[in-house]
Amino acid sequence: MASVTLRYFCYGCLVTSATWSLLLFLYFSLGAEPGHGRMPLQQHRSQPITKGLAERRAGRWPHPANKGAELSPEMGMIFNEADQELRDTGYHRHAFNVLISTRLGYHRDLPDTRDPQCRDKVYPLALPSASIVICFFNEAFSALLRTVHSVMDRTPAYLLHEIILVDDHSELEELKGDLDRYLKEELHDKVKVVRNQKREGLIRGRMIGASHATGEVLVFLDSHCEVNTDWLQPLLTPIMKDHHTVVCPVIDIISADTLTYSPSPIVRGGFNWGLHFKWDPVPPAQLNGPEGAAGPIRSPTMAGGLFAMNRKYFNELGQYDAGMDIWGGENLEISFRIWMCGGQLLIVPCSRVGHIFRKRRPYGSPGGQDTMAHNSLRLANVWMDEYKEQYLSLRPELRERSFGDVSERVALRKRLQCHSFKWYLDNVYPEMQTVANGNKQQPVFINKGLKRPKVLHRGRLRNLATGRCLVAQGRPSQKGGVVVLRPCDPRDPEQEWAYDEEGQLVLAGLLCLDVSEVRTFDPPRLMKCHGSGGSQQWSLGKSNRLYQVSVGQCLAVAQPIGPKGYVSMAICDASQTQQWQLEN
Ligand code: UD2
Ligand code: MN
Repeated sequence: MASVTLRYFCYGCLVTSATWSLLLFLYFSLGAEPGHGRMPLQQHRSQPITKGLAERRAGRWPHPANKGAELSPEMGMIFNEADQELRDTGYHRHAFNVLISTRLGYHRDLPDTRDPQCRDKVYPLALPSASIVICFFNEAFSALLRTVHSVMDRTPAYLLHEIILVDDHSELEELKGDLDRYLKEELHDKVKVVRNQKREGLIRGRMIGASHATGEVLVFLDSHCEVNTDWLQPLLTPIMKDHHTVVCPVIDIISADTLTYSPSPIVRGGFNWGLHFKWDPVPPAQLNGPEGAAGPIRSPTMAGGLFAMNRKYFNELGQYDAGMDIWGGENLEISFRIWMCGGQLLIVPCSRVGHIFRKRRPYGSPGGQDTMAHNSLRLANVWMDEYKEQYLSLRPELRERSFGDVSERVALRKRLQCHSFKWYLDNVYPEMQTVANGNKQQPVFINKGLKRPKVLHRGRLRNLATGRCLVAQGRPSQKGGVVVLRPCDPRDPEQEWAYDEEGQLVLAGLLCLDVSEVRTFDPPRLMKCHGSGGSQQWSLGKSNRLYQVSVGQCLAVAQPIGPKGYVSMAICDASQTQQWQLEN
């Protein structure tokens, strides 16, 4: 697990195929109950409301594969210009595959990724009610609606007090009129929208959402999540027992390229002195409790987006720092505050919520500032005592940077009589201090393969139209090099491809065949294998086509076929120019 990694908390996160297959195996062999716990379908299954909407959003799908929990790899296949446009603008605006998201629609079954022990757990009936708060800025309509419907489909009605959507001054038209119409005509009164008059950012956005909430417990979600089977009861139970307990679900991974839902390993939250969140392995002692892998885990920090907290306690504890802007840092701030001021933060493995992990943030801040640095400076100055030096010594350029007035937050800390940051480190996150000068503990990268994937086939890749083989134009070790067709030579090791269970095509044991997610008209190139699917995931089916799952196209000989042997991505068809044989 330690070999797996993830940069900014989960950019490009994947789980190893081994874990995935094991969980899928468990899922299918033990029998999942996807519809369990749903509210009456009539009330909540919704059709797009107008024909125009239906055509734009649903296309000719749902795909027949959208039954059961597993997606067909061809879910993102491009058939025409409209598909191409939806996919490309989707990546540009949202940094995930909006074509697939649209085709999935607003409801889908998910694999039950919980530890089998979780299925037998019994939760108290009289749990506190929940207000779900979801802030969004320019979210993809389908992802937002799938978030909302997943909550409605998988939450017992008596626990769902309301869903509050906070529109953070989005610019996209569909998030205004269409969303209002959809809410009015298709959704229950329990779903409300609050619209910010200007862009506030997710931190003040959540405070605004919380101020409208009237349920006993606040549950925050990002606007591109899908909650899984019986997700809410395990979050509410520990809060009911002790209202100073704040809880997070395990954040499962929804691939930004394929929208596949896969389980995350059980990890806990940490951070480094650059004040970046990271995932850490759970200390084995914590997994040895009576409930084993299904028991709650104490977590030094939270990832930020998905957690539940008693509403009164949220207010008592000082909500968030309203001087923080747009994105970043608030997750560490609230984590430190919870622990230092008498609460505790737990991750509850029996609650699973999927989140689309993107490789980049598709939006900036209105003034173009680095809000993460601004927010981190504020939290370091309020909460970290002498340890703020650790941060500043890594970011000396921030020493002179102003971060606004923090006097109210300092007063809050005093009023709540919070412990020192040293107390927090000693008692909650001793791992941070095990090595002088910082935490050398290897982070866990939840979205990357944990082991080397198994090779399924090896050989030369022969194109049937030309009889030629796919090779590197230059050296096969050259990163960024393109591939071309040359006469096949069975003795040449530089013509050997390995096709593995992750769908990677590795040339000469060196580099992976990769496509650009944003410039789909670029030819594929050889890149370092990243082990997180998407741009390096190919499916080689019975049709002999090499289908690229995130681009939705097939590898073809470039037209017109010329002596240089160029290849390109093209809309899939049955012609020989798109047929490949992996032969020894
Ligand atoms: C992670 C958290 C996110 C937040 C962030 C640090 C998870 C799964 N996600 O980043 O919740 O804690 O770290 O700040 O733990 N949004 C607005 N207004 C804005 C910008 C964003 O409403 O100005 C919304 C956005 O539409 C989304 C949510 O805030 O629903 C979080 O933004 P993100 O998904 O870009 O953040 P993420 O998941 O990269
Ligand atoms: Mn997010």
